[in-house]
Order: sequence, then C-alpha cells, then structure tokens
Amino acid sequence: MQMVFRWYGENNDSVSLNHINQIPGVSGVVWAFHHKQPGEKWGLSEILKEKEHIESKGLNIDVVESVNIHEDIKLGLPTRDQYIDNYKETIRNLAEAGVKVICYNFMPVFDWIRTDLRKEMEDGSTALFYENDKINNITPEELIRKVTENPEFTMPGWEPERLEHIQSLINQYKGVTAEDLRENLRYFLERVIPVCKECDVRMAIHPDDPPWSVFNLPRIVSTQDDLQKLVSLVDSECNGLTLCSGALGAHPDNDIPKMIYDFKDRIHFAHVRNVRRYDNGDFIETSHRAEDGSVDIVKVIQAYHDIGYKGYIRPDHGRHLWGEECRPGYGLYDRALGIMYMHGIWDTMEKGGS
Ligand code: DNO
Ligand code: MN
Repeated sequence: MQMVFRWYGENNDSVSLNHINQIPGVSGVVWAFHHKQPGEKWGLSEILKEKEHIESKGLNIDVVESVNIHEDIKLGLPTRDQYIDNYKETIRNLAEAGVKVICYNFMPVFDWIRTDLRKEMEDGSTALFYENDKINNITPEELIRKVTENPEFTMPGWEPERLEHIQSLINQYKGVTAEDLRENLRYFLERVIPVCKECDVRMAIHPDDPPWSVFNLPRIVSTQDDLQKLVSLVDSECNGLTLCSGALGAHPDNDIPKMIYDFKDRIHFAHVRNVRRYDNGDFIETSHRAEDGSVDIVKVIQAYHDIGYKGYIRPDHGRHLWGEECRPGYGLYDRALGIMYMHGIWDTMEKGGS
C-alpha cells in the first residue's frame, strides 16, 4: 500500500507540507484545485505549477480528490457533452503531469452530509456527527436557511454561492430514478474510460455518504450490489473504486472486508476511517481504533494485506484533538494517529503476525 494524506493547498489548509512530511511513511498528498467549479477544465500549466511545489517538498501528486462532475452530467442533460469533453481534457492534462488516480463521486447535489461538524465527545475532542432525525425531519429549504444563518454549518456543496441554486437543482432531480442516474453514469464512463486507458489513469468513484438516499435524491454507490453494478457499467480496470470504510461503514449491512476481497482488482484508492453507528441510524466519526467504532479496522487492513494491495490509501476524516483549529475532519493529529495505527497493523502482518 502507498500511504497518502489529503491536503487542501497553501492558504487553504491548517496542515502544511512540512507537517505531512513528518508523518512516517507518507509518500504523497491527495490534492485538488478547490477553486475550480465542476465542469471547468484544469489547465496543464497550472497543474505543473502545483506539481512542482508539492514535489519540492518530497511528496508526490499521484492522487487527485476530487475532479467534480457537473450536475448536467448526473442529470443527463443535452449540455453534458461539453462538460464531458472538458473532463477528458482534464484527465489528459493530469496524466501528463503524472497523476495516476482520479477520485470523484456521483452524488446528486450534495457531497457528504453531516448535521454537526464539531460534536463534543466525552473526552473533550470533537467529531463529525450525523443525526438521522434532523435530516429526515427537515426540508432542504429549512436546512438552507439554517446554513445561511449559521456559517459553521457549511459543508462541501453548501458554499453560500451555491445555496440559492440548491433548491432549483433539487427540483431538477424530480422524476430522476436511481436507474436513470446509473445510466447517466454509464454514459459518462463510456466516454472517459477510453481516455483513461490511453493515458494510464484510473478513475475511482467515492461511495455515497451517508450510503442511503437523502431528501429523496437518488443514490447509486451505497451497497455491495451498487458496487457490483458500477464495475459492470464499463468492464475495465480503469473504471474503479475509492473504497471508503467510513462512508460505506455507516450502513450496518455493508461488510467492508468482504467488499475488499470481492472488488480487489478495482480498488485504486482506500479511505480508512471508523464510525460508531447507533440503532436509530445516527453515526459519529471516531478514532481509527477497531474497538472505538463499529467498523473493524484491523479486519479492513488485514483484507488489504491479504489481497496484496499495492494502491493508494489514506486516513479519512479524523476527530479534532488537543484544541486544534482545522477544517472539519481534516486536522493533523487524529489523521496522523490513524496512519500509525494502519502502519502498525500492516507491519505486524508483514512480519508474519496474524
Ligand atoms: C468522505 C470524503 C469525501 C470525498 C468526496 C470524493 O468520506 O472522503 O468528502 O472526498 O466525496 O469526491
Ligand atoms: Mn471517504
């Protein structure tokens, strides 16, 4: 496995490249142009500039997370072709700079959703929390008002400039079924995967988070069955997965080690984090340690070791510890602890432990 660490860029992250370099065994950063809108092209010269900066600190740029998909592609509108053409050009430019894996997601309107970005834990740390009732009992309109009044609530996809469009976007999805969405994904993949093959890049879709439908929007990357359908859409190694143990692990039916064994040839990127599930559907993000959450992270790493995983892996969200001020879920300390936990399990297995 190749350990990497998500980084939001200079001036956009409380964690520096120098910090990342001090975490043992990290070979690269998972980066992106966060200022780009979905559907916009990423130019070669700006990519090369970022590459030079990151590589000057001894880290690689092999993994990008995310190149976001324009809603017109997800909706299957006639305008999608121009955005798909842009996407192809971005893939070519990233490949030319040496990028190997592109993480993306196909969730309508929203990226991941939480109801509390800094839920206080008993030990005084804070963590990302999802309260089922809050989402089930609130309309998108009310939620939008809440986000507008309380900027602390802002999440990916909820940026103020997008808020006014959210309601009309949700309306556009009326009548779009999961099958329609999957066909739109097929249409997209049938066009970009040949480009990936040509330039040796792998696409790695991130699962839905949470792995069920919210606000009646369709979601198609939530279950074992969904993953099976996804890999069958285009039968190529380049059509692969970001297997996120935290996103998928929020649903009790998802058996993460089984998914690792079953989809071993298609996993190009592993996100590792633990979540504690409650019977009412709530969940909170915990430390990586197996006994702290509902996902057995020892079994997860063991599965990666068993399949001889050579791909990229990163700690996903962490808690906020020791008063750290950082982006929600993306502090330094807990993610660094998670890395050492993963290395510990992996190295034990390498040395013949079980
Ligand atoms: C949550 C995170 C996500 C991820 C995007 C990928 O598990 O890993 O925010 O970055 O959904 O597109
Ligand atoms: Mn993830």
